[in-house]
Amino acid sequence: MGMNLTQKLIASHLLEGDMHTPGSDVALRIDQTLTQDATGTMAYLEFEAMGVERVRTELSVAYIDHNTLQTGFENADDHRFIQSCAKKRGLLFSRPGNGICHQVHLERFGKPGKTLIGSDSHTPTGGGIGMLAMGAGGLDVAVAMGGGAYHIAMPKVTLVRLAGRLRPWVSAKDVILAVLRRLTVKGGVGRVIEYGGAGVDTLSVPERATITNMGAELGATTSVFPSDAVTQAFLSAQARAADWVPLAADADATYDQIIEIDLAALEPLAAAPHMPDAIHSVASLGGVKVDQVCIGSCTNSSLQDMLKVAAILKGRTAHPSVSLSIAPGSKQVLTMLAENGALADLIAAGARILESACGPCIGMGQSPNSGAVSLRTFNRNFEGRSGTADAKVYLVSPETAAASALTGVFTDPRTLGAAPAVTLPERYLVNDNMIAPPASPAEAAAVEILYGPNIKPFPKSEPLPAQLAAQAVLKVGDDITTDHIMPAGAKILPYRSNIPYLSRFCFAQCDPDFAQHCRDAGKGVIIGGANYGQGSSREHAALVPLYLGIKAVVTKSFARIHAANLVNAGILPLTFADAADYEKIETGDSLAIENIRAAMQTAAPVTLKNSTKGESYALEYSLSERQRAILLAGGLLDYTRGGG
Ligand code: MIC
Ligand code: SF4
Repeated sequence: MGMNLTQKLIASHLLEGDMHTPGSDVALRIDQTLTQDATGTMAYLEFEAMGVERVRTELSVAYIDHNTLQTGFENADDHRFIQSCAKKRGLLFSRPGNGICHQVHLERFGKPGKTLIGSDSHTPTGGGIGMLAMGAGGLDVAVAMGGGAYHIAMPKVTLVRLAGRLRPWVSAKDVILAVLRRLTVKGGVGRVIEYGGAGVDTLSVPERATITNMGAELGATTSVFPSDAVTQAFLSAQARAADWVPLAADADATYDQIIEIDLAALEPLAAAPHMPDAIHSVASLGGVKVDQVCIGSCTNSSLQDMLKVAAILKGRTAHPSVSLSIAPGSKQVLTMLAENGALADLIAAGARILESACGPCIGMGQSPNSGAVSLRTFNRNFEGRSGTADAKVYLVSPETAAASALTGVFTDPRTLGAAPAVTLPERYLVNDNMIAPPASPAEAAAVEILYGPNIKPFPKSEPLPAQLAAQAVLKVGDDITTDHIMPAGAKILPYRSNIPYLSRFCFAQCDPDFAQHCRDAGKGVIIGGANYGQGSSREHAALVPLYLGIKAVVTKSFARIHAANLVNAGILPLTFADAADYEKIETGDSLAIENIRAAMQTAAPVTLKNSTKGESYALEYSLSERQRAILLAGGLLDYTRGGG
């Protein structure tokens, strides 16, 4: 029987495990890694703690793109720390200003057929070029940099079969929004979303990357496109023809689920506040007043996107009541826009041009006015993420964003007349002068790692005790994101290297006194609903709770990366056997799990006792043998060092 593309990529990197049993633990060889600065400092602190001299991957790149607003010494110190680690440990260093990690990686380093893990949940952008590219916690990336395997639960594979061709003014963003409407933010959990069908040929690599990027919002392990003539043309245009290999599913490949999408039947769509799967047609929102438009982010900042926006804005002016910001995704994109004059069109139209970085997407500036309607070409519209608590953020295509920026109201771009014709360059402008190479192995010994006063060691965990007794310190509902657990934004991100300080903001949106409650309780358990921990890969959403004494999180279900991060931090991710038991626990209840250590040693059932209510609840867990060993050791770092 033939194999699908996902199976081929996994088979060619399989080190251990049974790839024929979905859900079982498989260990994969990782060819490439990437980090960004907001998760990178922890990843390099962890890498340093592992005592490995030099990275053992084919390629590892450290990017600076998130914390580029430097309102104090903290972010600049983090950049310098990461730069010194990269130089000493054999990584390429993408300097601030060079662009957003996923955009630059796609342009300059991604290779079809390779595996990539990155300490950022949008690493699946690389699936647009035929990579098996996955988001992971910083510690998992550190282990992979040291040559260790990356473990995942063997995914099921969903085929999204594309037919037809997008109509004018309809965009790749509308494709992924249509998939989100169909599958929801939980629909991809435990799955790889593989794209196939004749419609694939009609999509460029940057368009495919928009789709795989936002597959993260489905909760999917990753998303992937075949590597074909379109991929070959993109790589040649990036002066990387030798990196191309053809890759596709076998004709008789089978899938766990098949979804059909006719590209020609799609219309402009928008994700309404505050979830990426709250999909409406743009036409149905027509007329809603718009206060802000932001164009950019790793989802929609390619040259193709920017050229479309420039063509729409050319010769016109942003509506007086709209603040329009544009952040081209990379130095390559920005330079090419400058050289062909499109940048002048953007500036002339009144766009506020931002540096090539994440910027407003992660609340680093451009927070909208109170109660604003903000249209963004980004991938996440979680409540408060923009930095303005009551802002209403809609996720839209670059076409819809640009059209609405001109009119000041939600505008279906199809009402603008003929769509601009944008052709992709035969040659991109290639200049890697902002990628600093590492020191040679001979020179590396003399390179000093430069810390700063804000860079604090990560919190200590301890081996799993025989029994667990703790208080239910917080109870939350469904779809809690890592932005709820550990918010980002300009005020907080500078402290990503300082867990003690960061702990003040943990769960601030759900319970402003959360940190104090944890300190009062000593040891805590968090009770959560379904899809707990969706969104970012930030391991801070596990490390900060660890620091605050959280021993277990008991939910209806977990998002993949966050569950792995909890295990890596030595926190138990457990689920209710009967979801109805969730209702029975209240904040403040005294909870206990007897014999937890023995249970993890033998994979035995676990019961949660609630002495406040005089009740007991059966719990479940889907933990591999290796994950149980990590929990027994008190976390991945201690496990890697041989503790336990
Ligand atoms: C995000 O989009 O939420 C981030 C910021 O890129 C995160 C990483 C982080 O929290 O640093 C992600 O998606 O993993
Ligand atoms: Fe950066 Fe936003 Fe992409 Fe995250 S989603 S990597 S913050 S641009």
